[in-house]
Amino acid sequence: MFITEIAKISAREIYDSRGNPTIETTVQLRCGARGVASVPSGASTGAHEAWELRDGGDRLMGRGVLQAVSHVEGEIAQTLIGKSPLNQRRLDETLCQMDGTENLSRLGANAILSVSMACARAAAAALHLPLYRYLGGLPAGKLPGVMMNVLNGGLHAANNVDIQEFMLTPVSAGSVQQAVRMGVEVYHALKSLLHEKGLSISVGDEGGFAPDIPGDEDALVLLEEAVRRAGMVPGQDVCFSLDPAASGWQDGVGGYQLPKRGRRMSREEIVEFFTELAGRHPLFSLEDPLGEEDFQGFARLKQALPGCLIVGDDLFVTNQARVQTGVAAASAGALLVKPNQAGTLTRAMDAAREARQAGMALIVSHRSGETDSDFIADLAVAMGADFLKAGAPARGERVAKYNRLMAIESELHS
Ligand code: 2PG
Ligand code: MG
Repeated sequence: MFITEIAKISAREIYDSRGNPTIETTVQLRCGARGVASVPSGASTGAHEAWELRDGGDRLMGRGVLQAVSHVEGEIAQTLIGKSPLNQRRLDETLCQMDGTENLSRLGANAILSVSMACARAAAAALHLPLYRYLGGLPAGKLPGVMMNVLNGGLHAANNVDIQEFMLTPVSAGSVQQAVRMGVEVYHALKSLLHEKGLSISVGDEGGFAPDIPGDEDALVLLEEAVRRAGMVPGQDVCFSLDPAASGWQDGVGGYQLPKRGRRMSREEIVEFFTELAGRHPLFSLEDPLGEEDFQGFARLKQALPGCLIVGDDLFVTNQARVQTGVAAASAGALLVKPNQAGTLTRAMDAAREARQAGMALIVSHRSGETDSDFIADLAVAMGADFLKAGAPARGERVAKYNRLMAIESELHS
């Protein structure tokens, strides 16, 4: 018997930032250390993501997670009690083997990830290490920058904007603290600007504003004005990162139809549209600008826009094999890392390593349905990620991540 062995695993149904049920798991070790972890949930999900197990039926619009809870407290607890939480890879492999399916649909990737993360937290607590050090050792390079979503559209807002996310990327910041402050100042400048123009200041799922505007490009014009109003220079201090989430625009016959404005576009027109947009505005990155199977289209855009980071989210779904496909096709310059697309921490870290080895940048990301967990801030530091993408610099479940990243920075400096 080891004092760090797992003594008890319990789980419960809690609610996320959209009022949907999700799972929270607690892992208790014999030594008294414990780890608690909850799992977020997406709205614009990739077709190849690990499987989120929902109960179905009438209760909670079919979205309950009581089956996932019972899998954690039953089968998973029975297998893991008495085991060491200190070997994350072995633990995660055991979980995947128990499930037996590739997309973790039997026990549920939400059930499995909650255990994977709670074990990591418990192990870090047992060793008296901050989570980022337990997962990644002492950070060697720079801490991640931030991508802050300040204007929401697509599936995250009930406005007329088709591009899902307009993010600020403070490029002249010398620290996390400064980057977050710059994002906050632009966020507030944008709010006053929208208010003056008689546009709505209500917010979307990720805390960004969600006004109706004449065209999607007008959002960039507004953002540029907000950056200037906050005393900064667009393109010099703050650039913009877009997530069109274009998988949701596919019309099923090889083309695209923008769901809100109804505009039809061919693949070539999409490539041309973003190339022109990047010529007129300081675009730092473009995430999922084309459909989730279009590795070649991504590669074309990447070639056309050498100064803009092309990011794969739904394209890669934090999956090592899909990253390999993307590397072979030279599809993207960055991988978006979302642990719940992968289903275990080890799978997410394997996908990240694969991307890194191919020279790609890493962006660790939240989901649109979040909890107050700050796990991904530690994960971003542990992975040596280039950016943390966690929504607006407002709303508790979003700022929890930025606040944690700032706390890590202070801890490392002191
Ligand atoms: C995305 C995410 C997070 P969702 O597409 O990048 O912003 O959205 O969680 O809805 O997939
Ligand atoms: Mg995305």
